[in-house]
Amino acid sequence: MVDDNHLQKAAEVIAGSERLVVFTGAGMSKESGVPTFRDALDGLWAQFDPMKLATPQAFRQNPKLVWDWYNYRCELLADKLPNPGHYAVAELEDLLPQVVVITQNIDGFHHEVGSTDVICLHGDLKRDKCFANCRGNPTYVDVTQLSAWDPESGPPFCPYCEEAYVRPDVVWFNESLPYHELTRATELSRQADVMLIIGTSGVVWPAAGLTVEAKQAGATLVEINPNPSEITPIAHYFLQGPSGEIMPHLVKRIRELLTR
Ligand code: BV8
Repeated sequence: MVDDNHLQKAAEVIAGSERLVVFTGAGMSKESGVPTFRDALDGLWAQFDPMKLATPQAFRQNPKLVWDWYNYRCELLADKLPNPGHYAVAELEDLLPQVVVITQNIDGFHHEVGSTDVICLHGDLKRDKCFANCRGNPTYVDVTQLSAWDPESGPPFCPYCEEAYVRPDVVWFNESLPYHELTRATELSRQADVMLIIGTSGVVWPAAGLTVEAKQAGATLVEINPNPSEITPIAHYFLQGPSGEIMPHLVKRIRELLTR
């Protein structure tokens, strides 16, 4: 368990925050049984490098392979549930004046547990769209409504333009992040007085850059991760351990401080 003194100091800092940003990565969902982006996926997919599959080039080259990979990840997610760490993040909203969650995750768990202000920087695994965004960005497509489409055949064609494939509504490598989400996330990171950073290696940009924005704007950075990350060197507090364990203890301390 993390050093008690560290936990208490971090709780005091967060309890005093007026504008808290919670920045999360795949480690947030690890205790839900969702493999992190760098975990080697098992079975059929172990032979593939996510960095090479999560790109528009890979999809253009082999639409069925990439489409099936995302289907596989959707199936993996189907019986997974948010963990105590997600619920603890949502509970912060009852205790603090302003809490915004900025996530790199595409599993939808923060919404599922009731967090009311969540910015999804990298999209949503359960949503699909037209590759060409033929009716504006984004042009969502509900593939469950495509009666003539055989799911075994790979991605369907967009029902609107009938030219481009339907693709997962996630941000691939070498693709820009959604403009409004990234703009708001950057503004909030610059205005934050505290940033709570949970379960991210800090390797993927420009998302990881939000921690630098917050630090440069004077925010106190509190990091939760079982391992040191690219962000640890700039964090003021590093609570080393799994977020599903640490977050409930941290929020209990914060609640005690605020309801004395
Ligand atoms: C772009 C959706 C511009 C898809 C994802 C600057 C510097 C270097 C490189 C770049 C740069 N700017 C851009 C780049 C290139 C690239 C990039 O960052 N490359 C890196 C890898 C070197 N970035 C991009 O391409 C971005 N786009 O810049 O566009 C542009 C525009 C037009 C033309 C050209 C360029 C787009 C990046 C978005 C990619 N999409 N996801 C999908 O999921 O399939 S990123 C993917 O990685 C996931 O979203 C994941 O969340 C994310 C980051 O990883 P983490 O969340 O941190 O997960 P990770 O596995 O790395 O780490 C898990 C952590 O959890 C670990 O620290 C571990 O210790 C911890 N942990 C484990 N257990 C627990 C735990 N923590 C807590 N509790 C536990 N129990």
